[in-house]
Amino acid sequence: MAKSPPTRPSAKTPPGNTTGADEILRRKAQQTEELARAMPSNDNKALEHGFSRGLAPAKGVTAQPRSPLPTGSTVSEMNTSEKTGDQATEGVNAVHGRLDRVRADAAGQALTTNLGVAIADNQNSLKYGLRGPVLLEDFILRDKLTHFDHERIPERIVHARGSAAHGYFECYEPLTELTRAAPFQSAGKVTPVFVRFSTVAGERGSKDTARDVRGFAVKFYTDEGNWDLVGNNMPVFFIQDAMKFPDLVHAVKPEPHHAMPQAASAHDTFWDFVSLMPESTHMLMWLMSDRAIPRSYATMQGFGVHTYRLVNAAGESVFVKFHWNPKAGTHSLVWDEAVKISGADPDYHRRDLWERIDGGAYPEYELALQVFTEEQAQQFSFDVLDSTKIVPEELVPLRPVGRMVLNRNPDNFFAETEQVAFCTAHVVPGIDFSNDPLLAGRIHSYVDTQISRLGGPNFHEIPINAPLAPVHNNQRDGMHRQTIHRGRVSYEPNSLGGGCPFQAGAAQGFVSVPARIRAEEEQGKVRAKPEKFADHYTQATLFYESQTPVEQAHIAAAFRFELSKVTVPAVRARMVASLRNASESLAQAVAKGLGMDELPAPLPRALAEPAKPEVTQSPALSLMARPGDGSLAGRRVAVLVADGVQGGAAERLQAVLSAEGAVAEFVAPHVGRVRGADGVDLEATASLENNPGFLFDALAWPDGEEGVATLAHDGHTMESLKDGYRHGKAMLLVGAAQTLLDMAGVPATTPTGDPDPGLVLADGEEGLDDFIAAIVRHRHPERETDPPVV
Ligand code: HDE
Repeated sequence: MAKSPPTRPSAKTPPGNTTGADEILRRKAQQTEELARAMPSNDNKALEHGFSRGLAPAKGVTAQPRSPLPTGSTVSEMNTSEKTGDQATEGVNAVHGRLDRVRADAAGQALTTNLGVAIADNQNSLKYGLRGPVLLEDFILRDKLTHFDHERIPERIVHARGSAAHGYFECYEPLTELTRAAPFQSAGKVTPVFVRFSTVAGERGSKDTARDVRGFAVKFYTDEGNWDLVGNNMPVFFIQDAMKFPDLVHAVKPEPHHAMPQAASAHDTFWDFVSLMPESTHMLMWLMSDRAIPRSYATMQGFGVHTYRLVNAAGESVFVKFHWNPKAGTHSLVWDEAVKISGADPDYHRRDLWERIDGGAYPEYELALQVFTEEQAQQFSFDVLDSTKIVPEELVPLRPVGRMVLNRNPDNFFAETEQVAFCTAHVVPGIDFSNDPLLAGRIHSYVDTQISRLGGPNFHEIPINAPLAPVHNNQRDGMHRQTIHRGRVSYEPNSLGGGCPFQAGAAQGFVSVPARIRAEEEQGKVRAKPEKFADHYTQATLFYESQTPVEQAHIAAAFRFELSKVTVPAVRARMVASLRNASESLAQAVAKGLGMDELPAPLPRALAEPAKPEVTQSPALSLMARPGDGSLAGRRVAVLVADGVQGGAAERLQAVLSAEGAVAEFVAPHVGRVRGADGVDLEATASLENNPGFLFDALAWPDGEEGVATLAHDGHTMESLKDGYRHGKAMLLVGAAQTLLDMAGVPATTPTGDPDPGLVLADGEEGLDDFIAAIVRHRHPERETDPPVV
């Protein structure tokens, strides 16, 4: 039907002028009748039947109304006001879209109540006389207190502690042969993202540096709706079926009788559970490795974990695994350092993310895909539907497809980071699921969890969750509904709304991959696992065997520490028995560390003879495989000074490190002015007390006898030297500062007597290049002994 210009009554028609109103109502009825007649039947009905039609649903039938009159809710909609604004813009849902429509700034504005009433006095409640009682009438006090009383929402049951940032994803080249997903359609295509990193076990206020898995959740605001890739910094998971998730989480969370320990897996119930669940062994290797104590969110990998599908415009699909690789390389803390940091700065990762972004050292990650076909997957020695298994890079190489840059901090933690709702169910055309039974549970769980966490089914309207793509459907009402839907049609099919919003059809809409399953005799409803899921140890062995000796030593030490906190000897023994199936040498090291005289018999295996693995070594699994781009961006260096330091040299040191991208801070016995022996004064932004040395990536002590003498009398200096040495950090000691080494009992060589490349002893300004090279290396583990000598 041809569209004619909207027929509107004059807004000037005086209220009560029934002649004008009658005419409009007559026109509305007439055009409604025309619209209904334009659809004498539901012509798509016959197309709803049959398998092949199901694969390519038809586009819905629509009719164009002659004017906005028949589809409106009321003919009075043209009576506009300051509040109602204008009539709806055709085809637009104004609730969804850019965030600037809801950002608030109070510059130059007076304080008001939530209803916009200016508040004359924000200091006193309303009292009957100066010393009299406060009056119930004080609606301003009550407005303020009532809102305050309800400021908290339930925290996430897992991943409660997190930090987030905005950024963008940029595609390198079109991937149209693989997928029709909007972010991958052309080279240089930019898609906005919001990314939240998190720990799993701790509560919202818990420390950042707990030994734990890190969440790595990315929300892509694509042209065709939101896609959430809700991953972790480890590519496998503890369990294989969603049925076990509540058990896992109950086991790792603080024990229910006394609510301890916070943000820690080192306790009885966790190890009781995992030692009875041998499929968790591979994940335990990752969790006991330094991956579980990252240096920064910018220096850890991310993984989609499950096998997903990519689907192209022709409906052809391949399997895919998603990997995020940090440009800054993979760097971690060491355990002793993580423990100390959690006391001095529980916000360590949150602060690091914020400061990197505000300082322009934007965290960057490359997205790489492992793409393989269903036929290839069938040949693998493991099952790609099993989330406790990786696809080794040596078997299916990584294909880099784009980069993600995080370049904007949120304006408001609650509105954005806390209220963001990631859901694995949020996929877009071009991305689809595999039959991974863990993923299936997640597709349900995330939407469900938001309903109680964010107070109802309209959480998608909260600005941070609202897509940039238009939203139109017939869902209505519910708690906190924002959208004001125009018209009376909220069902489909309809003729009274011209058939809108209409079914998109296969060309535009999301169509599930049919993923036909071969009819096999035994197939029917069943609660059981595929046979290959029973191989619980092959890839745990692969991971352990692929680590460098230092990493292996850290894994053994982590098992020792965690199990030493277990109070039930039988649980410890069971875990060691399980480890014997993954690595005899690891089991022995752990048993020794736990004072076990004899190794327990290996745990019975669920699968006596697992398939021969394709690879037995995967160097890519070592943290050392990704040293980074060699820049100092994001590294924090402490330049330790006191009155009497060589101020000029200290300033030049700071300037050189800053030019390399590091954040170099003067740290002194107190903050504020430090007097240089050469007349060059410095401004200390941190004190030895408020920023202990272990919070920095590297430490430098400039020359200056008097300054060094002052530092030598401060116990913090000795601790910084010892910690710096024990944690394998780069340290520079210039001139007189070298005397501090002996005082702290820190050796100038490695325990084997070799020169220590991380310890730079210099005169004047000569050692700078070596110091920078030592910082780039991040750690100098050749100093390590177990137990530590320093
Ligand atoms: Fe989650 N997970 N999960 N998870 N998960 C949640 O959703 C769940 C799993 C992950 O920054 C919850 O909004 C089930 C694997 C991240 O907001 C909840 C199962 C992976 C985040 C939930 C899993 C993850 C969550 C809690 C097993 C890595 C934080 C609050 C079937 C691939 C997202 C929420 C953010 C959060 C359920 C297992 C990653 C309860 C049922 C595997 C990064 O819905």
